Amino acid sequence: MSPKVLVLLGSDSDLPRVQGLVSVFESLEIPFEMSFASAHRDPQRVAELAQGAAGRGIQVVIAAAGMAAHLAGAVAANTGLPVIGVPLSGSALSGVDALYSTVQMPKGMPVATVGIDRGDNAAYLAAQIAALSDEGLGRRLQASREAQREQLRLKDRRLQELGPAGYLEAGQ
Ligand code: RP5
Repeated sequence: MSPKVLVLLGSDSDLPRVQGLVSVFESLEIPFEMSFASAHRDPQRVAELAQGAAGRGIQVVIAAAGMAAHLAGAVAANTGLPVIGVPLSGSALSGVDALYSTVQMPKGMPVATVGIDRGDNAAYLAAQIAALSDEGLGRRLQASREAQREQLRLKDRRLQELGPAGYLEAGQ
């Protein structure tokens, strides 16, 4: 199956912070491509990857970067595909710098920005977009939501049985 999602990371130092994204793609069986590509250190490569994405069958681009994070905006400037930005922590400003840099795009050039270090939610959002043209993926997404709901209901039943103090004492 050809990849539907392109994931760009501003640096190899970002890789540990997007493990949640990788897990979600694996659990939903979504093929993806991942590259290191910096808007500041190699803007030409970023432009090439973004410009070529649609022609290769990519449906969504996820761009994750920290600090003065211009990667998602640079990708959006170079493709008409939906772009999801993931601001990453790790800086002296704990990712607030990356959040502001990623989310505040000018009119007409949107970046759908998820929370700081929320690569997992970027993957879910990309999956929802890809599911618009993939019924099987839509079913897997629905099953994952049902599993979350069931887990919470199980936890609630336990809370009703044990009470708050007993629940905490028993652990997860
Ligand atoms: C950003 O600068 C990267 O996305 C990374 O979060 C941060 C630091 O990069 P390195 O200096 O570790 O390569 O562009």
